[in-house]
Amino acid sequence: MLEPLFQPFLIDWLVPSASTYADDIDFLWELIFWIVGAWFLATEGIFFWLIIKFAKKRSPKAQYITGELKSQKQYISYPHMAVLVFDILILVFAVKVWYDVKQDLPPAESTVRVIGQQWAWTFQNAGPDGKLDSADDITTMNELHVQLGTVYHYKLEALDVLHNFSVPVFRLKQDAIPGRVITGWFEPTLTGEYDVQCAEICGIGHGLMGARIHIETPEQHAAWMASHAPISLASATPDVSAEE
Ligand SMILES: [Cu+2]
Repeated sequence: MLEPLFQPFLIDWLVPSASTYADDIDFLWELIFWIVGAWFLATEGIFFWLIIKFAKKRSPKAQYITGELKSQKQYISYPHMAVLVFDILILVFAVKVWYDVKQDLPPAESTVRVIGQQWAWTFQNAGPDGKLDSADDITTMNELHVQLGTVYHYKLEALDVLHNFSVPVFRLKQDAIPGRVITGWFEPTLTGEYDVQCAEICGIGHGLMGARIHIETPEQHAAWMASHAPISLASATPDVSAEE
């Protein structure tokens, strides 16, 4: 297992990280930020140093250099090699994080079906038994309720066109494709109410496809499930007058 080189902190200032893999994703972004940032400062520094050093008043006559001599080419080939080394470093960490987030699914403790359509999200929560498509499922629109510290598998579907299930606090983005059921996972690590977005232009109402995710403690989540239990389960003898 690869340990990250440092603890990421920049993105947390803007969007809290609320899943077990959010820090791994942030680490990749910040690794690229620091590497590219250092090269940016170095190249800009050299650029302005050359402009000043070879200003017209100091070097009135320009020299024509073809750049074919080895002594001249080294100014390109050595930085080129260094860039390749950094590319490989980023790739090694990226493959590791990709594998953990997208390919190596931990066993599910609960499952939620996520359905994108023009222009809303439907969430089918497995209910107290943790199993989808059973009598205690709870279906909600634009409102996803999950429990802290629980490994969820999501089954992502699209009814009409391409959508993208995006939960910024999880650093999760996954395309939803009509005709396919895409399984992924997340484990919430922070309670609170956060944004869910559609991150794939899906028509004129794309911008209206915002939803909310509620990450709850086990007590809060149990209370929510109890208050949203299907009528047939809430009462053995359903009383029609009790409905609103
Ligand atoms: Cu959409």
